[in-house]
Amino acid sequence: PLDIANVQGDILAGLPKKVQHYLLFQIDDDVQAFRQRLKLLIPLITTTPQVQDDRAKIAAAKKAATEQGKPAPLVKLSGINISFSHSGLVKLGITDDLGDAAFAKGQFADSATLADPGSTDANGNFVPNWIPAFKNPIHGVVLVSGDSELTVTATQAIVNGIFNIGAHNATMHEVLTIKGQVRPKDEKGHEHFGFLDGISQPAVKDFDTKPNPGQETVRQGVILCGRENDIVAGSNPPVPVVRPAWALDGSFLALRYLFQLVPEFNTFLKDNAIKASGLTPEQGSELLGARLVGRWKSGAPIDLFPLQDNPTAGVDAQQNNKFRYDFPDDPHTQDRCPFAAHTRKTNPRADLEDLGISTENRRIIRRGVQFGPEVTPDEAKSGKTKLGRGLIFAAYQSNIVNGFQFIQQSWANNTGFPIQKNPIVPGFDPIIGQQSNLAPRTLSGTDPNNQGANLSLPTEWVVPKGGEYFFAPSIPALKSKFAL
Ligand code: N7H
Repeated sequence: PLDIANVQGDILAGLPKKVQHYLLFQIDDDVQAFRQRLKLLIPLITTTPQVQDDRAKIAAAKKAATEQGKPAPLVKLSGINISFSHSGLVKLGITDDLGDAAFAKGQFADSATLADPGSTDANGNFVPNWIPAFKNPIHGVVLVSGDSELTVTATQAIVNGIFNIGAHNATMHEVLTIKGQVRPKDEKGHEHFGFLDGISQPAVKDFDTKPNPGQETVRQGVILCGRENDIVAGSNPPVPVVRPAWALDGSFLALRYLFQLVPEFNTFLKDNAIKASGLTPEQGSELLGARLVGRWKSGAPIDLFPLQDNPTAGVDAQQNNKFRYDFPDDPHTQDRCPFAAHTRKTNPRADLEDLGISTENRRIIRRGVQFGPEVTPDEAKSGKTKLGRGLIFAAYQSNIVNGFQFIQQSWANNTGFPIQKNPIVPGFDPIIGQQSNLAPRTLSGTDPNNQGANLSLPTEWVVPKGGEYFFAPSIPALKSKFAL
């Protein structure tokens, strides 16, 4: 059986965070020195039971404060996790085949498959429009999380000290540190377009033992390598993946540095507000936004609340996941939720399950965080983004080809998905669906009164500027295979 103390804390439990730094690093040439230093880091790595304790502390402090009529206090805590890319493993001389083609290729080479915007260079190679830091090898990432910038900076200083970063005897150096933080006040938990995020996650069997209504349970091998139902991509009947023994209880991390054009998104919603009797222009914009995402900004799913928001249900875990896009009329019409809405594209529920196609091995656990400042009055007024902001997308799965890569390539970017909706062509996922050449995108079904109509979208609102695939080893693997 699974010993959760072996699993790095971010995977199954999620490092608690107001602030999170992703230190992207390269290992320096004295690999043995790096390995020795890594040994000192291992006791500081936050494991799953430690995250559970931290979460219990936060909950207890909140409860005590509520009883005294006080606002929830800030509980000081921090967390550390570490993951390695394929080029990082090569640098360390670890040559075992981990059994994931996307990981082995690396995300830079995979960017054409993902249809990241880019162009072909003189040698005929595809080059995505990424920032330079991600065009060079990144060997790994250290995640540092905590309750505040101060705690995270202090914790990062400890990490820097362990690896002698910046000193003459450095064992690694920073390629880039991406700094994320949860948005302020009422926007806490909401991503930059304004929608509540982190609602729908798969429950993991024998770990999340009390799933919420509508929350599907996946076998452990969908998230953790080497566990039940960790299967070869596309195998049917399912074939277990052959991986080195040390891969057990590790997980692959797909990291994406995604910028969001928020003023442009808002202008589009304003200019294309859904017109229906009884709707003000503002309500028409809100409704359009909800139909692009699949949820209202409050989190309330439009499959349950198609025409009017329900903020209470939005934050209520007993209600906000209890839907399958299977209302009697819904599998073949999109009056409640467009087929191509972001949440429906990325987890189609009954659209596939009712065809006898399981989605279990397509599920991922999302642990991202926002980065960048709030929209300034000047940006809001001009409708133009001037400051960089967006989502550090981070998702765990036992198999990137089955999980993140498949969702992006075969669902979000595939205009014919969900399948069997003839004569309707669903179109692009309006949030993340993309094409390398930035050709025009459309989706259908945004107008509840005219489902067959297509809506033309701006070429992109979410702009990928980098990313990499990593492997988050188990604690025993870090000790036996990585450290010295
Ligand atoms: Fe998405 N958004 O604000 O529009 N996402 N996402 N995502 N996403 C979800 O249900 C968003 C991205 C998934 O189980 C919600 O938890 C933005 C990528 C999946 O019903 C919102 C970006 C991929 C789900 C957003 C972005 C996914 C999901 C609703 C980029 C994978 C769960 C909250 C900047 C390739 C679906 C919730 C389910 C939900 C947004 C990226 C996947 C609001 C802005 C790259 C699987």
